[in-house]
Amino acid sequence: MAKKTMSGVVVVVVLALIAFAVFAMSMRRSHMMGGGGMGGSGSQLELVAVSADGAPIPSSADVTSVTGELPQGTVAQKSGEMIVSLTLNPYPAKAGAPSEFDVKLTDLTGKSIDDATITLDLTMPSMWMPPNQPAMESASDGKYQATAPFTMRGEWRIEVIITRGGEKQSAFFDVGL
Ligand SMILES: [Cu+2]
Repeated sequence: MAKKTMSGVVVVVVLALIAFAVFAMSMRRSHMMGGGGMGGSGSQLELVAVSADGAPIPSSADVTSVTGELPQGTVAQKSGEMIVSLTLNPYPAKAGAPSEFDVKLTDLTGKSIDDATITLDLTMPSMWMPPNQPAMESASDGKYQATAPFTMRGEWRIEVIITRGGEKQSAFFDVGL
């Protein structure tokens, strides 16, 4: 009798957990409604450094020895002979409102790089979006800044396109909002 009650309780708890998981997933995916994209990719909220194909790049000693510990909303990666740090402000970013993008560019020893030209390319991996490619303004100390909106919720890819001495290279970052 007690055993039966226990298994009944377990079944109810498991069903409740499943229902909650399904509900949570549907909330996360609701931004995809009407998107008609390839879909499927799990949306992540945190800003992360990724490769060109979206694979996360874990933080390495190369990078952290130059940048130190980074605050929330800032992520850095090594790109060629540079360290590229990206800060989103506000963080978490909001859809439809202007977002400030701050890039800090240094060499591998932490020396500021001021002579680059940087543009951003904001895309969504799961669907075609109208071009959203703000140019960054350069300040001193290797700092570059642009303001642009994320035009909808969902998972975004931020390509930081760096041109320096006639050479072009990109660093990629993903963020979900
Ligand atoms: Cu979209």
